[in-house]
Amino acid sequence: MRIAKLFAGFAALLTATGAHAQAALDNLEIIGKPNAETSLSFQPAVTELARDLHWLDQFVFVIITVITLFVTALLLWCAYRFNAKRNPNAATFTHHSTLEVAWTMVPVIILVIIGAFSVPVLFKQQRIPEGDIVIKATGYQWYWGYEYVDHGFGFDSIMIGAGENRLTPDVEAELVEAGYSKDEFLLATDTAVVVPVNKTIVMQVTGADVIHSWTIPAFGVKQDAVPGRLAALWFKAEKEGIYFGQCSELCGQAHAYMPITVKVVSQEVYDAWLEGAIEEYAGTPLSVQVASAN
Ligand SMILES: [Cu+2]
Repeated sequence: MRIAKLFAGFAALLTATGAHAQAALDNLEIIGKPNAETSLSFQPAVTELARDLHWLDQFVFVIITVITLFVTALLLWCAYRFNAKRNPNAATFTHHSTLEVAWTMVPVIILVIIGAFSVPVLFKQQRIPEGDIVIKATGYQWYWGYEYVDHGFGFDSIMIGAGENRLTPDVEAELVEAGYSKDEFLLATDTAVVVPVNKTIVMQVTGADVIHSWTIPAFGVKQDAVPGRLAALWFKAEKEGIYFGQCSELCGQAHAYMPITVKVVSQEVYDAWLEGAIEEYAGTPLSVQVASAN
């Protein structure tokens, strides 16, 4: 009797933990999504990579603004100063060495400066660190499949409303049931990639049929998924929340209907989710991994 009670209590505790984790997953703030009000700017940056990209964008924007203003002013001044009325006798010289060296060297210097700042950003993206968690994303026509390779399980992630491909009342109800609203149509998927906050995630990316591309704008990552090749990207998300992306390589008829959903959660919620996912998708039980690691 006592043992039965103990078991019941233990089971209740497990369910409560699971329910708590599920509630935490459902109540995440939606951060990484296109926003009509701020559509001129980027989605908020939640990784160092994304912050670097935003900074680089601002930096290049300043340079191109200065160049555009300079060229426009030069054009206006030439039109004013050298028109036929003000300048009836046009000059006849054909070369000006100093000027030619200047208009070659100045752009070279500008490009070298841009390169000096952009190449390190590119290298930071492309040097894949040791991941705390390794996930493999496979692009299919037209959905994404994910494998948590360390734990031997995987699942497919399909757009909510994929059968309809338009926002019907049924699709809206499905979205609401999954914790989204109609605004997340074309972005929300039935299952999501779940990762812990502040951990290095290595995402291996490949395609099963044609080329797709995996991206989360708020993370500053994008990688083509090429059949027969295993590419990789990495990110370390610093804020809990929901982040959306969309397949970014034209891959056929339903290319617009294979979005990406990533949920960034606390380590505790991730652990609880992982335990549930291992059970649900028949992954390698955690205790077996501990035993085989020894
Ligand atoms: Cu696609």
